[in-house]
Amino acid sequence: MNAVVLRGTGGIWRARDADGVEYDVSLRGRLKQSDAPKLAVGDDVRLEREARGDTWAIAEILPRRSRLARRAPGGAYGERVVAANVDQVIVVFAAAHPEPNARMLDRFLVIAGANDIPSRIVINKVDLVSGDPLAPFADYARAGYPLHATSVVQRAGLDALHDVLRGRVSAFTGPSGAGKSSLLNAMYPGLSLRVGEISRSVDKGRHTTVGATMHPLPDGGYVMDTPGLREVGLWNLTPAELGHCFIEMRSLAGQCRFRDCRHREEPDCAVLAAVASGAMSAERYDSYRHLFTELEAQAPSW
Ligand SMILES: Nc1nc2c(ncn2[C@@H]2O[C@H](COP(=O)(O)OP(=O)(O)OP(=O)(O)O)[C@@H](O)[C@H]2O)c(=O)[nH]1
Ligand SMILES: [Mg+2]
Ligand SMILES: [Zn+2]
Repeated sequence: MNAVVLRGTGGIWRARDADGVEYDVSLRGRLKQSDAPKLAVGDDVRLEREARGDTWAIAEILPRRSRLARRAPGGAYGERVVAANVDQVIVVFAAAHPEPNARMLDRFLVIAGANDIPSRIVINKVDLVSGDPLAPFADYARAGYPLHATSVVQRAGLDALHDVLRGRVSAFTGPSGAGKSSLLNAMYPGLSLRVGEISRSVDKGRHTTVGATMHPLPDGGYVMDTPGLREVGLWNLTPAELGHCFIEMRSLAGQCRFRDCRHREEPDCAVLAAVASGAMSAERYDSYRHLFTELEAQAPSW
C-alpha cells in the first residue's frame, strides 16, 4: 500500500493513504541504516504490514520528483532533505500591514530557486491599497513569477489561487501577518484547525528547527508548512549558486564572457549589461549583490 508522509516526530511518522486514511508508522530497519536515504515529510512511501499486529511500517521510499534540501555546511557533500515532492512554493506578502519588503521576498524566492521549485507570489490584503496592487511587484512578473492579487475581506482572487493549489503540494510561506492562515481558511472552510499549525515560526535562536508538516486539502493536494524558508543562511548555498536562484539570471549567465562569472565587475557580463539596459531589474540585482556578499562571508573558503 502506498501513502504520503505528513509529518514525523521521534521516529514515528504520520502517513496518509490514497483514501485519506492516516496511519502512525515506523521505519523498517533497513531504512534506519546510516547509508539509507533519509525519509522526509512529503515522501511517497510503500507501507508493509508489520509481522505481528495490524500496524504498518515504511518499507520503501518511492522516487522523489523534487526536494527542498539544506546543503551540508561548508559545501561539503551531503544534504538534509527538509521536504520532498514540493510542487510549488507560495510566497504570501501583504500589499500593506505589514509593509512588503522586497529583500525578504527575494530570500524566499532564492531558497525555492536553489531547489528548482517554482514559486508563486501572492499579494494579499489588496483591499488596503488603492491603484493597481501588483504595480509595485512588476519586477517579479517580468522576472517570470506568477503573481496573484487577493483579499480575504473582499473575497478577491481566491478562486484563481484555489485553482493552482488543487492536486499539488504547495509550501506556503511569507511573513507573519501577511494572511496565510486567513487565505487558507477563506478558500477551505473547515480547515481552520489544521491551518493553525501553518503559522509556526522558526525559532531564530536554534537554527535546527526544520520540521515540515503537510496538511491535506479537502479537494486534493496538500499545503505544507516549511519553517526556515527565508533564512538563506540556513541553506548553505555557495555564492556561485546564487545566479541560478534568481530565475531571470539563469538564461543570462551562459552569455557572460567567463563561465564562472560572478556578475559583479567582470567584463562582458551579460547580467550587468541587462541591468544597464533595464532588461533586468536593478532592485533585484541589488538583492543579488547583497546576498552574494552575505554568502561569501558565511563560507570564506569559497
Ligand atoms: N484587510 C485585510 N486583512 C486581512 C486580510 N487577510 C488577512 N487579514 C488580517 O491580517 C491579520 C493576519 O492574518 P493571518 O492569517 O493570521 O496571517 P498569517 O500570515 O497566517 O500570520 P502568521 O500565522 O503569524 O505567519 C489578521 O488580523 C487577518 O484578519 C485581507 O485580505 N485584508
Ligand atoms: Mg498563520
Ligand atoms: Zn556575468
